[in-house]
Amino acid sequence: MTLQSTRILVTGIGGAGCRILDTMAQSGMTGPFYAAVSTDSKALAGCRVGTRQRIGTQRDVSFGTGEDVERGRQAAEESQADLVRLFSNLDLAFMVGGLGGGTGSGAMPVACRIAREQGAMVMAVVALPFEFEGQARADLARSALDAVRAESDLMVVIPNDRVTDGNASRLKDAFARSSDLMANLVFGLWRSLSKPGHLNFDFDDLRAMVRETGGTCTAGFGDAVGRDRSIEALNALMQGRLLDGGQRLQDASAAIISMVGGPDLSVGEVDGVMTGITARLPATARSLLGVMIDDGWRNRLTVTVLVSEAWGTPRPRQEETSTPPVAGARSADRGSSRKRPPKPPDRQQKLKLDFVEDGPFRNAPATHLGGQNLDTPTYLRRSISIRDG
Ligand SMILES: Nc1nc2c(ncn2[C@@H]2O[C@H](COP(=O)(O)OP(=O)(O)OP(=O)(O)O)[C@@H](O)[C@H]2O)c(=O)[nH]1
Ligand SMILES: [Mg+2]
Repeated sequence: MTLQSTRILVTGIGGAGCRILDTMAQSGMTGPFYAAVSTDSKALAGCRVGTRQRIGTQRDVSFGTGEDVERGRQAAEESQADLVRLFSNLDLAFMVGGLGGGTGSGAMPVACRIAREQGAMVMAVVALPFEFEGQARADLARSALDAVRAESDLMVVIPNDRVTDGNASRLKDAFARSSDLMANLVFGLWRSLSKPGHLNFDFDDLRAMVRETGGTCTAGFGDAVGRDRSIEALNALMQGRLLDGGQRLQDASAAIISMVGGPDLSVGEVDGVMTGITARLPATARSLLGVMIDDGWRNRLTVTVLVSEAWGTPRPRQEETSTPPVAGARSADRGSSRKRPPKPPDRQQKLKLDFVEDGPFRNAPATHLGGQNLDTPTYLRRSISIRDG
């Protein structure tokens, strides 16, 4: 099922959430519906998106909560009616923000709960504070993480520390890098789920994945331009601290791999990247692949990977949880999509791919690993189901 973009909302909560949304809206990531939510009217004013929702009734929180999680939570509860309106008629709600302050940490779990009560699947994408922000913020973020996890279907955790190259990064650049990563991640997922592409996973695949995994993920990111873009993007992804130099892949139970390339992207490049990633996953791990072709990405390749955390435990499906929906909130349309019969086992379809022999792997000798010929397309070797959109 490809989602209508009108039924997906990207919500930024708190100061970091508003800044990340502003980054997205101002850097050409047009298409998603954006809503900024904060206690802080200044942060809202600086976020140039279509919908801005101030939460809380107290006048003295117009500059944020000052790291008061309880006030953040209360503000969201006080504005419950506004949030119900905001999150009604959605299939999927992305919640983006930083944990460690009062608004994001306090309001995000409430917003997630309300969105789920309205029938939406909730994907939370959260940043954790830098170590230099201190132990108090780290502790606060940890408890908020548990609260968000309890109220969301899938949570992607980006520890800010892991996005930087260590002490060399300037503070401003460090936040910007983390925000960019989160923006690209959310936009990549939005595109895969709302726009039919050449190779796509859809909402049903994502929901199956969420059910099978613990619902908590970390992410990796690689981006490169030029002739060797696929090799360099893969290297950047593997060497990045977010995936612990690829270590996180070895412990994963599932991975969602999104690539964005230009019309010049070749099958060899897609396969080279897929092979590089899936060769490091355990044999039992499930993978979803989405490839988007964008005219603006000529000569460029962006790879984003969501990797499930091995320590997560499968959570009950949303239909099985005890939280009742808000009366009258669930549309007939949405209700019927929730009651779909279980999907039959995935079977690989015939893909309409043109094989173009112009990639960087053209003259490369066959690569063997663990008795397998890695030049055989990964989706065939590992029986991964990918759809021709
Ligand atoms: N990635 C990223 N993280 C940020 C950014 N700004 C802040 N953070 C992180 O998010 C955490 C929460 O900060 P804010 O979002 O400003 O706090 P808030 O939710 O508005 O909370 P209060 O201002 O206390 O009400 C911080 O501890 C930072 O680690 C940003 O621009 N990008
Ligand atoms: Mg703030």
